[in-house]
Amino acid sequence: MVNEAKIEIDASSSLNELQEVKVKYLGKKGLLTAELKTLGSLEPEARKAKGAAVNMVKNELEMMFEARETALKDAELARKLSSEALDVSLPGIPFQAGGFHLITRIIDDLSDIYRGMGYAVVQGQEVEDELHNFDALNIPGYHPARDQWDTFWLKDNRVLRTHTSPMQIRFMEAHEAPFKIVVPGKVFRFEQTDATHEAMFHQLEGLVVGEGITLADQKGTLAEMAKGLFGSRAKVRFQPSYYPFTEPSADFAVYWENPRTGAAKWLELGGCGMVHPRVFEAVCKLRNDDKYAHARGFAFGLGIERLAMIKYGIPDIRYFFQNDLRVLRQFRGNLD
Ligand code: YSA
Repeated sequence: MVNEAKIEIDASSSLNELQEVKVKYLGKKGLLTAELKTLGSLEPEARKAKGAAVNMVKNELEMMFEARETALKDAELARKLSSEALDVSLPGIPFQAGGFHLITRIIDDLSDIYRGMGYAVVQGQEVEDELHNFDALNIPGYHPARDQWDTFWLKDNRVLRTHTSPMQIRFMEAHEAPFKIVVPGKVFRFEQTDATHEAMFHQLEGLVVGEGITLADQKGTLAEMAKGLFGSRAKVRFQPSYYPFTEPSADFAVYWENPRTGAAKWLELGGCGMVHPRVFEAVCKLRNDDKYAHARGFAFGLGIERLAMIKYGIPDIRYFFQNDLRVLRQFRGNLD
């Protein structure tokens, strides 16, 4: 019986098959159990001898079952491990990394430059009232400058802000001088779009109010910004201009050498000037106090898309907003 059982045990190729063989020999109705049952009918001497022999067979069979069970389990484990093995030398699946939009990156760069000069970076609201977008900035209803900044009016007479300058008023309404802020954000104009004009674009506004602030501080600040953006050889130039909310007013340009082409030229970036006393007057009215009655400060505003176009050689402002990945992907890595 031992030999037969051994052949069957060795031939079992799974734990289930092995279990069937075990039941066949050692189960309640198994062959060996049947042998044990016959012991009762034997004479004491013969029972003792056969009992010992059957028990030996039983022990032997149990050991063989146990050994085969261990072998089958090991084989099963080995199969599982090899099928689930992780080949760490295989190349990974490339991760589709995105990147910041060029405009976001320029805003971040500008914000970093200004933070480095001690400015706070604040956000304004995109839907404004007429008072903050125009009147308090010394642009009353009859003023021709309104035509320059005509925009999208909402039904309740609010307006999509035409520039970031309304934040000058809002910030002074809620904060005390001295302070230095820049305000990046979206602005909207009723424009015919072309290669250099969009109906939605971004500006960065700056406002510094404090004792003894002069136009020289403004020029130094803008020169620092130009160096941060275009390198240490960049220079700034002021040209007299007109803005209702500054007096005197200027447009400023940056002299920049393009590292790719070697060409150098003056590039108009935005407007600036000393804050007009009427702006401070309007703030006093809104605050209902005279804390800004004798204030002094400078302000500036620049167009971010135009700056990005110049710096990165992008010929058409509309490329920024068409979501054409062929354009955007070029600027995914390091910009400089
Ligand atoms: C001036 C003096 C200050 O003390 C403070 C701010 C300013 C700027 C003023 N608020 C303003 O909006 N001036 S601006 O109409 O000449 O626009 C500023 C810049 O925005 C422009 O120099 C240009 O770079 C950009 N810009 C204007 N219209 C645009 C545009 N960019 C894209 N599309 C348009 N449609």
